[in-house]
Amino acid sequence: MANIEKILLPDVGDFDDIEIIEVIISAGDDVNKDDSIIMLESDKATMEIPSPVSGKIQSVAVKVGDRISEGTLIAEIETSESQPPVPAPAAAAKQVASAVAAVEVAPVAAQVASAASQNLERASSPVSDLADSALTPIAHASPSIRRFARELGVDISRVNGSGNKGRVLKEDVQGYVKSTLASAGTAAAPGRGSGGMGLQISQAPVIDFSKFGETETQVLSRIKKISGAHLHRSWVSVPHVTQFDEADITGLEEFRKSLAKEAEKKGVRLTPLVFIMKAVVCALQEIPEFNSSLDASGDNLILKKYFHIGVAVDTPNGLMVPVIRDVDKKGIYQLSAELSAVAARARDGKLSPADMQGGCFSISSLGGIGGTQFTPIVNAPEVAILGVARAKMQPVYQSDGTFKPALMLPLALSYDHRVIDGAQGARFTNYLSQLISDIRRVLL
Ligand code: CAO
Repeated sequence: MANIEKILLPDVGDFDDIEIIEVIISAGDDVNKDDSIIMLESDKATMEIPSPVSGKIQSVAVKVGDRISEGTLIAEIETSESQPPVPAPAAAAKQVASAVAAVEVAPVAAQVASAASQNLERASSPVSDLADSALTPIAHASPSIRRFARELGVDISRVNGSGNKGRVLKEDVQGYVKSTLASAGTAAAPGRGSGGMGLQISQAPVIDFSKFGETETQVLSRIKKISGAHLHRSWVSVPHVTQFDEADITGLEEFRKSLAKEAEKKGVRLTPLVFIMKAVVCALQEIPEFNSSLDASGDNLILKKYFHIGVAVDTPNGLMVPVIRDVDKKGIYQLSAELSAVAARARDGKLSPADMQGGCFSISSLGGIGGTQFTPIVNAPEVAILGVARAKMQPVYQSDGTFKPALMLPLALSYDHRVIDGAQGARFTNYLSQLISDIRRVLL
């Protein structure tokens, strides 16, 4: 006997009120269990919702553009008695929630296609084995485009989307195939692998290191794998230039130390970084191109009017870049408190997706550790990142022919040369150096 079941949206984790971007089923369609029935899009990734059972769709209760939440009726489906029972809502919810966790943790594939996508690496929970299932967060593309890509043997996560929010269109897949074929024709040797963006990079040879001595294999942490993929993509797709400069922080250090007791009373520990964050925001306000991202087409620059700064944090599991929001509106004590709270959450693996989103510009400070200089990798889609190395007391030549001891802070600004010219890069670090060398200028 036929049985009419309601298909409801299960728990999709922290997401609520999510937009439907595609309704794949229509009344009268026969669907199998796990066939995709609708596609949802959050601000970070696209996800497919599968049918929990096989049967014939009786009616569809939603349309493109509707925003739905857990429990919303999606469709009614006629199942036969021979069907296995509908999975308990909790089980279905768990599956989808896991997939959403994967969205939060590993949006790498989605990010490849989405120049508008956000952050370096996300959150702390492990990605479930669903990573390859129909529930998996995917590149922004409709099922028909993904099918088309599959038919051509194209890994859609490698295709740059030129549609809305980086959505992959049919032309993008065709263009990818053309450019891959073209570059394969010019590849110097067989056995080449794609390095992404149509670039051909020769594959590293497989080496058995144990031939040379004792070895031990350690699996890379989830965060390292995700951040590695992101860093690699930034490295090969963003033309990097690094501009070096230095700032005299003798005065800043005196000021910082004079505030130490006051800071202690407020329960915070002031480090140079919070002052640098304030100075960076002033420099971003002065030269707004640094507070921008290229849009998915690469033809337009999106200038941001907000000032959310990502700060690289060294954690036991790898590098994470939480974002401190509205740095322009906050004082150094508040910034200090937020920085230590967010760094602690990063180290404890407790960052939420929201902690990682919306960054405009990143700072990587290795000053507490050491080193004289380094070249940070731009945290795309941001267009610049500031590296801060360890300050060092140095003799600085004065115009009267004498040398004066000064605490000099090394700065390294890496930027996307498609957006920033060399002159702008030098102007930015020069201005930043002036601000940090006399922090009162931040008030001007
Ligand atoms: N020069 C000299 N001393 C510095 C300094 C600098 N540039 N920056 C910080 N210090 C000092 C601090 O003042 C502090 O000393 P005191 O307690 O005596 O004042 C000490 O070094 C330790 O600072 P910190 O590292 O605890 O604090 P921070 O605010 O400078 O940095 C954070 C916070 C979260 C950014 C840092 O802990 C961290 O994780 N850094 C690593 C970032 C990283 O991995 N970047 C690489 C990314 S690319 O792979």
